This record gives sequence, C-alpha cells and structure tokens, in this order.
Amino acid sequence: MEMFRKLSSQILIDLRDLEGDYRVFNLQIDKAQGVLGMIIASIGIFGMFWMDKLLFVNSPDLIGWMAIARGCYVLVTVLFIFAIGKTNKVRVFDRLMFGWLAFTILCVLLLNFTSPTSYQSAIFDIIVIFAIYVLSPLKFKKNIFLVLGFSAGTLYINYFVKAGLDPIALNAAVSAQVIVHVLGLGSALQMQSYRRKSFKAYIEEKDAKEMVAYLANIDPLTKSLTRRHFFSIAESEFMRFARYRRPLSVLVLDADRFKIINDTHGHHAGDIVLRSLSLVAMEQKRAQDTFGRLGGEEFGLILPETALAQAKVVADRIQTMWEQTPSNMDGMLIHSTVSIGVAEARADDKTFDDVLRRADIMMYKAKDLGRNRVMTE
Ligand code: GH3
Ligand code: MG
Ligand code: MG
Repeated sequence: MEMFRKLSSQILIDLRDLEGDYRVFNLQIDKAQGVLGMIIASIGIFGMFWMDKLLFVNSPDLIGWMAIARGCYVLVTVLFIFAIGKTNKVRVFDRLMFGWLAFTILCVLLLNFTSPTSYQSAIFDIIVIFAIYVLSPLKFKKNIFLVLGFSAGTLYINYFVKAGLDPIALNAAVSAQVIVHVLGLGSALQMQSYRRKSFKAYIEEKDAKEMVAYLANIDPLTKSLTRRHFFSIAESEFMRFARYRRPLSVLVLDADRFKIINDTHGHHAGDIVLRSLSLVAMEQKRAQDTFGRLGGEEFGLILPETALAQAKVVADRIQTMWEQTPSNMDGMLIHSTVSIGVAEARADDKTFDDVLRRADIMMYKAKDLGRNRVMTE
C-alpha cells in the first residue's frame, strides 16, 4: 500500500498547494469531459433498446417498460448536464459528477440484477469499468471507489443471483474485469500524470515570465522602480490628470553632497546610503504613489489625487525622516540629507515632463538655498 502510494504520488505529481489552482484551471475541461462521458453513456444505455427488443420479443409490455426506464435514465442525465453546465465551483462539480456516476452504476446494476440470465451483460460491464477510469474527471480515489463497487456488484450478481451461468463464461468475465481494471488504472494514471505535468510546466513558465517582468521594472540597488517603468506609469497618471482634471503632484529628490559621501566613505557606503534613502522614501508613500530612480542619486515620486499643499506635507515628512535616519555601514553611522522640489500639474501642462521639469527647478532652488529642505512652487 505504502509502495503504491509512493509510486502514484510520483506518477501523479504532487502539486501541493497548487492542487486547488489546478482543479480550478481545469474546471472547464473537466466539465466538457464529464458532459461528453454523460452523452456517450446516454447514447449507449438508450441504444441498448434494440437489445431489449431482441430479448423480450414475446413480451411487448416489458419492451415498453424498458423504453420508459431507459428514457428516464437519459432524462436524469440531461438534468445533471444542465446542473454541471451552470456550476463554476469545483466542489459542486465533483459532487454532481460523483452523484451521476453513482446513479449510472446503480442503474446498470439494477438492470443486471433484473435482466434474464440469457442477457449477456459481462461485455457491457467491462466497458463501464473502463469508461469510468478514462472519462471520469474525478479524483483517483473516488473513481477507484466507484469502479470497485461496480465490479463487486456485477460479480456478486453473476455468481449468486443468476443461477446457471456457464462456468467458463463466468471465469472469462472475472478475468476480463481484472484485465480491464489494470488497463483502466494505467490509462487514468497516464492521463492524469500528463495533465498535471503540463499544468506544472505552465505555472513555472508563468512564474518565470512574471519574475523577468518584475526584475525588469525594479532597480536592483535601491529597489525602487527603474527610470523606464517610472516614466511609463507617469505617462498614464498624467493622462488621467489631463482627462479627469484630478490633482497630481510630483516630487524630485536629490541626495545632498553625495559625492562627498562617496569620496570619504567609499562607493560601497554610498550605495548603502542610497538604498536606505530609497527605503525611507518608499515607507512614507502611499500604495498608489509611484517612486522611481531617475538616475544616480536622484529620485522621483508621483502623487496622484494630491494637491501641492498635501504633496509638501509628504515631502517634508521624507526630508525630516531622512535627516534623522543615519545609514549604518558596519557599525559606522553616516548622516546625510536630501533636497526636494515639489510641483503640481497645471492645466496648461502638455506632458508629464513639464511638471517634472518644474519640480526639478524647485529641487535646484532648494540646493541653492543651502540644501536639506523642501521647495514648492
Ligand atoms: P548636490 O548636493 O549638489 O546634489 O551634490 P552631489 O554631490 O550629490 O551631486 P553630484 O551630482 O555632483 O554628484 C552625484 C554623485 O552621486 C556622483 C556619483 O558618483 C554619485 N552616484 C550616482 N549614482 C551612484 C550610485 O549608484 N552609487 C553611489 N555610491 N554613488 C552614486
Ligand atoms: Mg546630489
Ligand atoms: Mg544629482
């Protein structure tokens, strides 16, 4: 048992916490496959009507009752098909599918149970077993439970209910069932294995693509957005401003006397300070704000839905916060400051660059006035 479990988990591929996603991802295919199985079963079971006609040639009443019974089966199946078509939940689908399979199995067993001995059902029994293995989109354990139940039922009927069956035919029926179980199980394992593998490959490719896209947008040193990504968001924010006339403000931040930090403590220390400045600024921004590295030791912050006065509050907060946050390099504290220019988008601005330029001018004004300060228009 343990060996079987190990083997099956290898072939079936343990998706762990992706199992739920896998089922949801495959729900539409599972639904289609389930409905296909239902249609095939309906045609098969209703189509057996010609066999009734041959067998019960002397009792037209029975032929009539069989037609009604087969018609009822098809009707119930159509109801199941409708219900499955309507659901978008894996759990509901599983229950419906399980319910319909159990219903089908009971119907076939009932038919076997009541049909005359001459009714050679053994050949149809193995078709049912194989069909459940291959067509049912249910989980493995549920399928095996259903299929073994069916198998036991048919064998019981053959051995104990229908007296006088030819022992050779009986043996053949048992062997055929054993073989079809092995074939069915093998086919189902292979199919599930293939489906799970392709799902895993799909997820891995998707993750890799997302990672590449994410890394392309993030500046590796400061963890802020890259210049390119910053400007692509800036573009759409500016379009929103132009279209709906919502307030929009922009900050330009430039580290003060950064060259001196590099010259005194080394480039590595400069890197640490730069990263730390970026993190402090990002802590102060809201989720909808966009913070990016414009180049070197200069950053931009876009504040949508924010007028100049509010933007100044944010800038002041970053400036004082940074002044009070020395960077720690191997125990040595490096103090530094930042100059910030603030501008708000105006009706006559044509592009985002127009606002950014004014914020830049304000930043240089802050430098001229002695640095470590915020300047607004
Ligand atoms: P100011 O207060 O006028 O802005 O003076 P500043 O020294 O900051 O300005 P300047 O533009 O003269 O020098 C910027 C320095 O920032 C020069 C450059 O080597 C350094 N720098 C730019 N990018 C990086 C970086 O990624 N890491 C480090 N360590 N230094 C950088
Ligand atoms: Mg500088
Ligand atoms: Mg600079």
